[in-house]
Amino acid sequence: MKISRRNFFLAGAAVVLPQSNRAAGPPLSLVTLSPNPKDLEMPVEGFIDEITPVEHFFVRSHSRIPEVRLPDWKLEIAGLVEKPLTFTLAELKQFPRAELVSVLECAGNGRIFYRPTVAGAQWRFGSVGNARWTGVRLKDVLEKAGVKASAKQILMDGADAPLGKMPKFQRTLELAKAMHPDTLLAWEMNGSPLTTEHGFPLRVIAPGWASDSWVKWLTRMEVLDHDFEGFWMKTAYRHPARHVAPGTAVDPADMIPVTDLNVKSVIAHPNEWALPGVIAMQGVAWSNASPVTKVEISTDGGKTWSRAKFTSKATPYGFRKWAFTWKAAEGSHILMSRATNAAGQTQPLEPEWNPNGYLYNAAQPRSVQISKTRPAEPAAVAEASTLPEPEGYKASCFGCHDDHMMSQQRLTRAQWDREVAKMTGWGANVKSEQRDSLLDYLAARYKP
Ligand code: HEC
Ligand SMILES: Nc1nc2c(c(=O)[nH]1)N[C@H]1C(S)=C(S)[C@@H](COP(=O)(O)O)O[C@H]1N2
Ligand SMILES: [Mo]
Repeated sequence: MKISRRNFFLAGAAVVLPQSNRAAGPPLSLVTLSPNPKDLEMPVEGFIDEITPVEHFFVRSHSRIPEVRLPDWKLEIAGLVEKPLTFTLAELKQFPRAELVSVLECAGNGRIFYRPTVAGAQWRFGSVGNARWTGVRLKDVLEKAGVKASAKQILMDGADAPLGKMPKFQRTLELAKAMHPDTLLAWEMNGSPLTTEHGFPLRVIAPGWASDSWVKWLTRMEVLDHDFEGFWMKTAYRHPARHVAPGTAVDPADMIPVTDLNVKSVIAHPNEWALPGVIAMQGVAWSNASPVTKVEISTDGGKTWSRAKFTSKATPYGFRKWAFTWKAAEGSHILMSRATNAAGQTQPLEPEWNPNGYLYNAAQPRSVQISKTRPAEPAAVAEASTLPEPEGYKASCFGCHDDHMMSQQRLTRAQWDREVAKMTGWGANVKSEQRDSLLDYLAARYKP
């Protein structure tokens, strides 16, 4: 079942979670941030699993999900290679098989927590999962084609088509990452063929890196001797090269591409409410290629910290499960978890600012109510604004997606102005005499 954020609290509360072997329990409902383009988030209860079942795995797509038919599909290797090649899936399966477990995390995970607020998919904790990926080493495929000495980057293309005039989702990998033995082209996720949503028939696995580099529905790779200039490399998915104060606008030219994930952790249990007494807190932590070596827990909003125990092994790339016994007294408490990796990176208490909302990894405070009875569901929030829908709103803005894209945002008028300009550039038809009332409406309805 898919539910929208509005019903999330209700539906989430109804889920009964066994302490282990989550897969045997009732299926979790993914939260729909947008139905199409499809952006689905895993609720925090999903962090009980070391390996995330495919049914609980978040989905993120910039455009429509393509239905690839295997007989029509091939992978093309082009550009600066000795021999341009194409492969069917059966041909790729002739290479030595490679398999590993790795976290797949959207660079925008946690964007909703940035202050000031930023535009984009408003992920909380759950645009991340951990899976076993099976396929071939990208290096083996590239070596078969013979990469020329001038090679610098590998351009990756998927079968998804852009909407309107939006730039096609194209990404590049630096040669060193492409040739790394852990970088794969995978056709299996958790032992089954990739589902359509997750990239059938083939996707890139770039372990330790944010998932904007994990191109789905892969059809073509082109070896380049220069930096690719496309929108999703040059403008999107960048972060400031240096520390900047929150709210600072940074020129994309002064930013570097997002690559490595940050060390991070999430509390799976308890969530929102629990009975007083001894609580077996559980969750996971993850990092980049450097394994997680320490998780600390605070049950008093960060005043004091104690070490959690690990209940799974340290690995590069994967989730590491932790547990912590907490004697919880009645009342309201602020829980926090903070992970550290072998490289000495630790989750900060204050988030590092990113103008596009990427790579959030602050130790996020979570409020939990400890009481003998479950608190009443919060009453339905009254409509924030009764402004009438401006003329032309649906005609201008509902062609490629619905209101989910707008209603999840919390933006100032200036930010809405930039969003409408971006969408107009992508093909939204906004009549000049309707633009002001459209901005008034969006800024009044979906404000910080
Ligand atoms: C030509 C197709 C198209 C039209 C028309 C369109 N959008 Fe979008 N919009 C998109 C796509 C595609 C995305 C998802 C982008 C992504 O996932 O990166 C999107 C995402 C968004 C987002 C999320 C933030 C972001 O920048 O990704 C907002 C807000 C938004 N649109 C607002 C609007 C408004 C307001 C209008 C009407 C003025 C509109 N859109 C019209 C294609 C369109
Ligand atoms: N071809 C293609 N690949 C893509 C995307 C996309 O829109 N098109 N989205 C990327 C982003 S931003 C993320 S977070 C991951 C999401 O992978 P998932 O849907 O399997 O969880 O896919 C990446 N690969
Ligand atoms: Mo992403």
